[in-house]
Amino acid sequence: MATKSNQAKFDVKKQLEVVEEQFQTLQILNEEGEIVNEAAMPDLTDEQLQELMKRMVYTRILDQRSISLNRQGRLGFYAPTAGQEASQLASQYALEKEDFILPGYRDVPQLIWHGLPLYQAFLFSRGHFKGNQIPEGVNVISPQIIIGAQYVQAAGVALGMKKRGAKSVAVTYTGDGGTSQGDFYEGINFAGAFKAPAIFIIQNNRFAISTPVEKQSAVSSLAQKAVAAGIPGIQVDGMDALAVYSAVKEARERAINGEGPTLIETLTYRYGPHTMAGDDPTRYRTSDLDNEWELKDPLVRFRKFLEGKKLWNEEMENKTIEQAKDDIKEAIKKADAEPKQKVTDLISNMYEEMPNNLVEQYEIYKEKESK
Ligand SMILES: Cc1ncc(C[n+]2csc(CCOP(=O)(O)OP(=O)(O)O)c2C)c(N)n1
Ligand SMILES: [Mg+2]
Repeated sequence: MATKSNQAKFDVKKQLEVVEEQFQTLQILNEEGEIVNEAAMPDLTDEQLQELMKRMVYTRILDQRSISLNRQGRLGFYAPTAGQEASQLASQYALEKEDFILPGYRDVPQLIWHGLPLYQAFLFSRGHFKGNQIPEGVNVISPQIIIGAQYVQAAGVALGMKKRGAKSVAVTYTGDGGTSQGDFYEGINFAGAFKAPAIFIIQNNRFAISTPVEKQSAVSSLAQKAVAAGIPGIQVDGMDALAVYSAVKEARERAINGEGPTLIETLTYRYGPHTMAGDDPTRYRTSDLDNEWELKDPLVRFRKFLEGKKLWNEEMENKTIEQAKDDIKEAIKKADAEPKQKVTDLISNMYEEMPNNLVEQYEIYKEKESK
C-alpha cells in the first residue's frame, strides 16, 4: 500500500536561509581602525569626529568612577557600560536635541549627553526623587527597569510626534534579552502599522544577565525580528562608532521623511558585570570570549582611526580624562548637598491628590521628620 507522501510543500530551510542572508553586519571601521566601507562613511567634520571620541573616553572614565563610587557605598543602582560606548554614544550623537530618548537601565550615558545633568544621574542611582525630575527641554525619561516596557512607550511618543507634525523622532533601547518580551513585539508592530517616527535599538551584548543570546532565541540575528513588523531591520557592528552613527542617522532621516520606524541591532559586549548587585561574569562567560571582544574595543579602534588622521593624541586623551574626573567630583559634591529623601517626599511626589489611606501615615511621618 502506498504511504502518504510527507513531501514538504514549502522550502522552509530556504526561507530561513534567505532571511539570514538579508541581515549582514554593517561595518565601516575594522578592528585596526581602517575604513573598510568607504561608501557608508557618515558625513562628519573633523571636529565632530573628535567630539565623538571625547565622549567615548569621558564615558569610559565615568563608568570606572561609578563602579568605584558604588563599591564605596556612595552610589546605589549601577549597570556598567564599558564596551558599549560606540553603541550608546554614537547612536545618541546621530540625534537632535528635540528627539526623545526612552532608555533602559544601562543607558544613562545617552541621557547625560542628551542634556541630563550628571549630578541628577547620580541621584537617580541613589533612588532619590530629584534624579527623576528631568529639566525642561531635556527630552528623555528616566531609565526603565522593566525589560522592554520602553518599546511600547516609544511607539506612543513617536505617534504623538507624528500627530503634532513634529520633525523629531523617539529613540529607545533594549538588550538582546529584551527582544524576548511581548512589549518588544507590540512596540515595533504598532509603530510599523502607524508609520510612527521611532528608532528601536537593540544593544546585543550577548548576555541577559547570565543567559547567552543563543539560548534566548532561535533567530540568526535579532535585527530580523523587524520582518514580522514590516519595518526595516539593520544589524551593525556595535563596537564601530561610525557604523552605529551611520545606521541611526539614516533611520532618523527615514523617520522624519514619514517612512516609519527602523529596528537596529548593535553587536556589542559589556566588559563588566550585569550590575553592581553582585553577579559574577566568570561563572557564565569564558575569558576567551572576554578577550575576543576586548580586541574589538570601540575606543581603541576609533583612536587608531583618528590618530591616523592626526586628529587625536595623548594630550587630548589626558585632557578629556581630567575633565571627566573634575566633572564627576563636582557632580558628586552637588548630589551629596541635596537634602536626604524623606518618606513624606516619597508620598507627596507620588500623588497629586493624596489618597485617604495615606493621609494618616503622611502625618505620622511629618511629625517624626520634624524632630
Ligand atoms: C519584565 C522584566 N523581567 C525580568 C527582569 C529582570 N532582569 C533585569 S535585567 C535582565 C536581563 C536583561 O538582559 P538584556 O535585555 O540583554 O539587557 P542587558 O542587561 O544585557 O543590557 C532581567 C531578566 C526585569 N527587570 N523586567
Ligand atoms: Mg544583553
